[in-house]
Amino acid sequence: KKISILGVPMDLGQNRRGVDMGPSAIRYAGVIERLEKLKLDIDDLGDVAIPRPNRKEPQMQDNLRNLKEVAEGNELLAEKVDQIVSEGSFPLILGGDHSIAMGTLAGVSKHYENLGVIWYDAHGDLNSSETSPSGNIHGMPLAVSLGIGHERLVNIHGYQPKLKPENIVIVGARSLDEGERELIKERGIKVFTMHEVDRMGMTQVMKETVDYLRDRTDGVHLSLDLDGLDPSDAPGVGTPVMGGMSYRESHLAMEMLQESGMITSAEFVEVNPILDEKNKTADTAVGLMGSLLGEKLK
Ligand code: DIR
Ligand code: MN
Ligand code: MN
Ligand code: MN
Repeated sequence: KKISILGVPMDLGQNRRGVDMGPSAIRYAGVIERLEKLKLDIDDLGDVAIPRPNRKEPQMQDNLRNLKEVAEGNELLAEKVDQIVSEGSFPLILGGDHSIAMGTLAGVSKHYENLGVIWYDAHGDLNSSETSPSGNIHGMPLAVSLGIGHERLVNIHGYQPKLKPENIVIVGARSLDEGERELIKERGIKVFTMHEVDRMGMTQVMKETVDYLRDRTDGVHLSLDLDGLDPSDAPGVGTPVMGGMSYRESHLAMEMLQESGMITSAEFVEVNPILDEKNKTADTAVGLMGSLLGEKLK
């Protein structure tokens, strides 16, 4: 099996600098060496050329921070991801802030009738410019992929929507804005909040996630925001939220997804080495990638 690794040094979708160094931090943490041990054919394609605006202050337009550059960067990403999938390879995308999910999904979803998504995150990322408290586009990619949001964003890679609401499962949510809650209700999006993770345990949450997506989808993308994990295991993120999923729960989740055989693409986002403790968050990300792609103890 061929895995194509693509870095996306994007930090324009939010306001903490440094998350653009995520791909470097993850490579430094040994992602290539780790995955090569699994007898996978690893092809590191390097990084997407994300625009670097030459200005001191971010540009706000219709409550959307850096709209132009975020959209342009995601167009480039979508093109590359589309190519990777066309070649029959598995895209493994390294972020960068979570706004890059717009480009990843744009490139992947073209190839599927019913792409499923597992959104492993403390947040719903279901805001639009109308509901966003921050204007940060990294809080919007799931809504955008449903076709909700600024037309420049929903039309990335020339089509929309990329996802159907019934093909989404959010896991680990514990910080949802009012507009996000309304959208979840209105569209009937399946969510396992931290409350459910605590009550049911990760084994049951993942079992139900896999069962739910199995019949209705023809491919499943994993979008893993490192802030889905507890800040004690993943401190290097821009918007940490207490009470997240542990390192162990997350490994279990990855192992169960590997066993399911249903994951067809993945991205690991929001690794910010500037906010990290000795690259712990990148190390965590690499460990999770190992489990997702087949590392086993016996
Ligand atoms: C918040 C934070 N819901 C926003 N979102 C984050 O700004 O829209 N997503 N951090 O990962
Ligand atoms: Mn998040
Ligand atoms: Mn996110
Ligand atoms: Mn975030």
